[in-house]
Amino acid sequence: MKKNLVILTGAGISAESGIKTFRDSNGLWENHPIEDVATPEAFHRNPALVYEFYNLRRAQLLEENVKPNLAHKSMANFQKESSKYTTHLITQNVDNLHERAGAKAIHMHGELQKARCSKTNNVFNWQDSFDENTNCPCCKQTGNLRPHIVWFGEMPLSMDEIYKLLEEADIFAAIGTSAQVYPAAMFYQIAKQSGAKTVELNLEKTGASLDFDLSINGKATEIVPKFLDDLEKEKLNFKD
Ligand code: BV8
Repeated sequence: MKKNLVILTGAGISAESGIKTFRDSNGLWENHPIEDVATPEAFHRNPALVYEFYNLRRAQLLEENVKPNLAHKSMANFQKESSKYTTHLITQNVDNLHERAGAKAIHMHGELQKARCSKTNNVFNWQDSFDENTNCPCCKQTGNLRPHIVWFGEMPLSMDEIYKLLEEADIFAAIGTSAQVYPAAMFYQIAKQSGAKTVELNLEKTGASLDFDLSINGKATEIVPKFLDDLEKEKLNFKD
């Protein structure tokens, strides 16, 4: 019987692929605090600014030099090949690099390459730019399409499925996240209460590091492949 590994990734996993993390940009985009752009209020107040914020980030995913890195690839391979673990991958990221590496991931904060009809909630794959003048494929009128992104103050996606995975986790690993955004930042506590061993892999210590059974610091492309190899070979030493 395979054990359950639940991984939560954050912006740090895509940093070495050239996608800016929220902290690197000091939580700013073009001098706008992200909380002032990634909210329903911002979208209502200034839709053009918010469409632009997501159109620029969506366009970045099509750039030649933006591709999955060794951390994305090692997780995808582990998910497919491990003989000891069933791996469930939850990501806070809205980029498509886990999928391009060959992994299956639950996008709890939505996806850049998807648009949603505000009237019907239909979700469409979307690689190009769109805005309030773009015709909605389902209602055949303009003004209804919004980014399929969970903004601050909105309910994250797939929470029921996520809570169930956390309760059944044997190992929970938080990778490349500053543990500052909720409810993702408290997932390790839920897993721990269900008896899981918890590991944090991050470039630097976070406010939650001391609560984890194991905390590994370094660049994701270096520490993630080694962590997964050590896990498969049962060479990890957790705090008792
Ligand atoms: C919710 C999509 C109810 C957008 C994102 C007041 C009013 C309203 C809400 C709140 C409030 N106060 C608090 C809240 C809750 C709020 C929240 O947490 N706010 C924060 C600011 C305090 N949360 C919400 O509103 C959420 N909804 O609460 O609904 C609810 C409650 C309970 C249960 C259910 C529902 C919705 C939050 C979702 C917001 N949307 N993304 C977009 O992308 O544009 S969050 C966004 O920021 C990202 O998706 C990501 O999740 C987050 C940034 O976090 P990280 O991924 O950790 O990235 P960060 O840059 O911070 O850290 C990167 C880390 O990587 C660093 O530690 C760095 O050291 C490391 N690193 C860097 N390079 C490397 C590396 N590591 C390894 N290798 C490297 N090379």
